[in-house]
Amino acid sequence: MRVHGLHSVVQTDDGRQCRCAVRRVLKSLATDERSIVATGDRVWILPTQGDEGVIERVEPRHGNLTRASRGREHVLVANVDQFVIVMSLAEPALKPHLVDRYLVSAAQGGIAPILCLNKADLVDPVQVQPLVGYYSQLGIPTILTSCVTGEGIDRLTKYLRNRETVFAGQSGVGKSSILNAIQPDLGLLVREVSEATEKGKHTTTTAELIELKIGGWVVDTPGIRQFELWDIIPEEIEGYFPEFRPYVPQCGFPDCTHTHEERCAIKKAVEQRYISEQRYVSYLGMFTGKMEG
Ligand SMILES: Nc1nc2c(ncn2[C@@H]2O[C@H](COP(=O)(O)OP(=O)(O)O)[C@@H](O)[C@H]2O)c(=O)[nH]1
Ligand SMILES: [Mg+2]
Ligand SMILES: [Zn+2]
Repeated sequence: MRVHGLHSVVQTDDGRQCRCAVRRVLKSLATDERSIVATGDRVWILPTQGDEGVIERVEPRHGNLTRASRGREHVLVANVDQFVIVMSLAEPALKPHLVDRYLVSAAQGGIAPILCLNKADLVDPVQVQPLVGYYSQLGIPTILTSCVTGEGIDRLTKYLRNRETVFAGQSGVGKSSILNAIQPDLGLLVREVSEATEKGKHTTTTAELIELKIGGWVVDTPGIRQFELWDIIPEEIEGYFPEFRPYVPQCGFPDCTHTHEERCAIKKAVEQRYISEQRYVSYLGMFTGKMEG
């Protein structure tokens, strides 16, 4: 059976709902054990009374989206195939370093990334072409969308059919609007950008599974304000930057970290514009652990 969210909780494979004591169990657990049950988990239920039950066992997970939360791992969603990274091209402005951080998370969790650049109606397409080209060359499907003109929605929809997809991105980028455009009867709440990004506003932190009529499931994660990588060793980060690979063996030192070293082939490739400077800055931010959202 599948955990659908942390309130409605578990739905059996024949579509019945079982209200389990997950919420209560979670609350009574120490915060470092909060990821014991996450949205998307497959669990074994021991029925108790009526439509109530107790979770007996959680199956091993694959395809997880996790983040660090107060120094601990927080599984946002488990058992998904792909990750739609939603960014807006304007209002709020695109944050390329956040894209790169999400890409590393996707790779870490074993989820295929798709980059969705929304609010295409607000920018000049010529200006975003280099960015689209760069990510496409890295093998990441990159789709320009607009909920105003409908551009890109069909293309994105094709990627979702019969797959399990998590949507993530900052508040206000248009995640709920895109899902509503894909399936209008979802009626997800859409908020003004100013309202969505208002600091200190209470936002729910649980993700929920939504079944699509075309087949497949999506998870609309709530806005994640801080997105810190979980459990990543600085020396492993270069492995998540595929375009670095051909240059690494040419660095002067075999253990070059591509930060301060002399004769660094990565830095040279950045100077010669074979590697994007923006991506290199993302790498440095992740390597040193100092990355602005
Ligand atoms: N111009 C424009 N505005 C959009 C687009 N998509 C969403 N919005 C607006 O952006 C705001 C936030 O949208 P919402 O779907 O709530 O974002 P979420 O927080 O990521 O779920 C709303 O005012 C939407 O009307 C788009 O493609 N173009
Ligand atoms: Mg939303
Ligand atoms: Zn180097």
